Amino acid sequence: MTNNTAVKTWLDEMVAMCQPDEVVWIDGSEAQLEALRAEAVSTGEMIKLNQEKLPGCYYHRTAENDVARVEDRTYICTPTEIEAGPNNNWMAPDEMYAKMKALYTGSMKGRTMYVIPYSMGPVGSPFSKIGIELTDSIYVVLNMNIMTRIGKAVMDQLGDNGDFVKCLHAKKDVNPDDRYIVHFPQDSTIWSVNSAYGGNVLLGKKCFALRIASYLGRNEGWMAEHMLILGLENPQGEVKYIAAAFPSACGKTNLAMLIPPEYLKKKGYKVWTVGDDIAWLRIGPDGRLYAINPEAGFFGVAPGTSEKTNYNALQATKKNTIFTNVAINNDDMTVWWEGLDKNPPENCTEWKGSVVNGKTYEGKLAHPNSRFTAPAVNCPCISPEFENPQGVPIDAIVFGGRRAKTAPLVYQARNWQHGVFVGANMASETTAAAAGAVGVVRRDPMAMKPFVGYNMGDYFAHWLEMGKKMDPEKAPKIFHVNWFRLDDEGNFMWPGFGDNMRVLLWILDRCAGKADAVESPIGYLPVDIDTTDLDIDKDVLKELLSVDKKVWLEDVEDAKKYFAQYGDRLPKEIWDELETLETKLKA
Ligand code: OXD
Ligand code: MN
Repeated sequence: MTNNTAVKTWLDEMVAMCQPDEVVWIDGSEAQLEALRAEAVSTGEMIKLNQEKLPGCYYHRTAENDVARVEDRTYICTPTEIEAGPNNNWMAPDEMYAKMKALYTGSMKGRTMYVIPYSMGPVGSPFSKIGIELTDSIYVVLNMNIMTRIGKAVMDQLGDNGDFVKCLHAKKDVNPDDRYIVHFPQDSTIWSVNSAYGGNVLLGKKCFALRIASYLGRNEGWMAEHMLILGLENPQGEVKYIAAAFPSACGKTNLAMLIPPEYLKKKGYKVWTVGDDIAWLRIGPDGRLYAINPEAGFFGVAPGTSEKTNYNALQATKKNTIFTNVAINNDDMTVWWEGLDKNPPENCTEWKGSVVNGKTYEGKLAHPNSRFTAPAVNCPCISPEFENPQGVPIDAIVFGGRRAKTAPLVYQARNWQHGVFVGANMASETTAAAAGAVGVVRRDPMAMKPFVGYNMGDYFAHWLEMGKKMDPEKAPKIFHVNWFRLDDEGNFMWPGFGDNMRVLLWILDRCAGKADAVESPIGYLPVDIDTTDLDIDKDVLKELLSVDKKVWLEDVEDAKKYFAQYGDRLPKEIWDELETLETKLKA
């Protein structure tokens, strides 16, 4: 499919090492994809679901030990350790290449190697970047087809250019002791072995679109961020765009596809989804910040997704979707997960593969990190700008976390530098998206802790630099939100979901200079949030918008320890902002 010498040389080398029986180029044609689906069904790699109720939908189950991203086995192999920084596992490139080569050698004997050319971003957009993933998994091919733009059009776009990200994935025997997800930023290379779970093997996603792209972005003057992008349309038909960063499994997909509360819907407000997980941001010739979603699908967490919590995401999964590690209703070959409805199937195959009575089963029928891979075009509220090669202009950047006590519902940073500090100072209680304990507070700057492909201190400096390059009048305003505040009985104080729109409206009103705010030690707090039709006590709202200085001062102590690990790589501006925060809290 190509005469590109850089591609051919690299491919020859990888084939010689992995020794597949066959090499198959993925051209992106429906005929080829359909043949692969049939093959995956015949070998049991995938299960065909009810084609009347769920046309084009398939099911896949991963090994029990292979259900989430493995951050402790994810490496950034820069020439020196300091370039990777304290957030990343590091090994010298030579040593890691040698270790990985030993694992890859002969790993595809008896198997087929698929060559997937893919574009992150619309093919040919000035924001877009090309990758080629080699994999021995049909599941990966079919997921990449949903999550990215693949096939011949991408190779045509690449032409004889050597500028592509070289990705290699071998499933091997999914042995967790030899599982590695490795990035060589200087070589634009990603190597993954011994996993078949999405985040570890769909190499266009976290590995390329965040880790490698963040590195490229710093060198080339743009940003790759763990952010959703949504457009909010007002009754006059004007659409403003917001980019928002939350740690994994904190409701990014829900926020990106939000349905406004009834009274706002009646007035004519609408939300348009541009992206639910990743944003690539560039400064336009007019000095504004523009964003694209480099992905073409949603790799969403299934549990908790319902008609009520995320109607649009659920609709997106009704056709051409791959479900991973959810439960199967054996009576009609449809899928089920906790939180879908209150009606688990009686005749059920749970995610590990046992047939159980779902009504009486005590464990989880779907894995807490089970997923759907759904084409973005299925989403009823997909933005008309989704394919716009120039991206959409961003008015507000929103950071958020899952904090039971500390953070108020919303506040605004005083300026870009303060906003960068607010992002850098983010913390959240952990979820099931990554392996490890759930519910522990971890500091997660810009929701990028596991995704920055270089030293986090340098990453903060890059954020500060980007602010200086923008027209200060036109730069996005920066905010922080927390939908997860708990009362003393452990109940959520804010209804969340569609009602988060009320907070987004305050944010956009602030950007337009239309809403009042009061100064507080942490930034600007709303005077009021519109609670029309909402059954919420004024006292509760007051509490939601309050700042407990004692709790915040404790958090400052934790932040000091956290930031100290970056040593002299931490920009002075971040220390200054932390000091200012402390001073204001003590005043
Ligand atoms: C994801 C994650 O899958 O952040 O999006 O883990
Ligand atoms: Mn994510």
